[in-house]
Amino acid sequence: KKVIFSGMQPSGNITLGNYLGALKNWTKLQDEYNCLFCIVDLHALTVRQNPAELRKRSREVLMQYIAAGLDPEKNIIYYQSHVPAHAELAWILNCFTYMGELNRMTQFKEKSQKHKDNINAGLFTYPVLMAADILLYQADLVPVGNDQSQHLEIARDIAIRFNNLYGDTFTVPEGYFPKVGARIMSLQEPTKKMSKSDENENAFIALLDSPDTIVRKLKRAVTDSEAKIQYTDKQPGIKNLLDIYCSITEESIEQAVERFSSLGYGEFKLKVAEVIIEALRPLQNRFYELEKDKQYIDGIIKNNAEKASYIANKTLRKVQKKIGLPPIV
Ligand code: AQP
Repeated sequence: KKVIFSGMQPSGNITLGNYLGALKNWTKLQDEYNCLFCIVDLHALTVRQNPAELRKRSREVLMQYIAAGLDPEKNIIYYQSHVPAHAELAWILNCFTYMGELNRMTQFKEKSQKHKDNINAGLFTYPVLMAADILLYQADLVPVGNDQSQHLEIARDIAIRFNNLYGDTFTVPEGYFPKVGARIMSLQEPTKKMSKSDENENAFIALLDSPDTIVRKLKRAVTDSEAKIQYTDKQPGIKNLLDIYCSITEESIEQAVERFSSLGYGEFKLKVAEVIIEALRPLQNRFYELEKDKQYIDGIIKNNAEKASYIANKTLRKVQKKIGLPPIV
């Protein structure tokens, strides 16, 4: 079976964007591939985090992975920080990555614009840690949104560079772009993507939002004054709501547009809220069940960290040997 690696940062509560763009698709891969689904907590440190909140949220993200349908027996679901090999390989790969390559990363440019008071070295070398995440497990495929394709490209370049210098060491990963899974936009600024770290809570739907909250956020979603339901870039708010609706129901955009064309925006928003609520209900029920079983979750955390470490350490040892670091005698 081919190996798939993917992850999410516990930098906020998982949003409907993360779910429709990533998590939901992951659940469809678990039978066909050997999957590792990581919670990349070291990556989340590139932005200042409140320790207590980070700890709580990290646990919630893991439970939401499982509640969304990822099987912790079939997949390796674990925290990046529990496998020190990620940070160790990242250091080594830093020495095989050029400043010029990292300077071109658009996410660095965007994030350093947003966090002007904290443009740290971790934010700059973020793609190198991501390369280490992927290469440690010899992943063949990496499911990523378009926003991450530049980072995947750098991981490939680093792998090829290393292989050329030291002989075959890393599998060169390919991107895996799912057929369905639109880019979901912010409900408040529909030309920006929906992000879990947005300070404005009305901009995103979190997977654990209650039905009332979902209705309220949908009612407040920014639209336009065209008063016409159509799928066009000129109406980014309505377009986004159609994308959300169709990503959930897997109905075609044309069909949805035709069915809703006679509705006012208010009624349409309620229809969208309804399908979101129904889609999230089973996930939320499972989440609240899992929350009661501390021991079960603790067991998963421990077992999966061990499974991941075993694979990661094999690659790390190989790399250390190739570059000439002395073995323990
Ligand atoms: N709006 C989105 N629509 C579709 N897919 C999305 N993803 C993120 N936002 C959307 C996908 O979700 C996965 C998780 O990515 P991440 O946690 O590593 O970080 P991110 O892409 O930076 O996600 P956020 O929510 O925007 O987090 P913050 O606010 O911390 O930066 C990825 O597969 C991504 O493509």
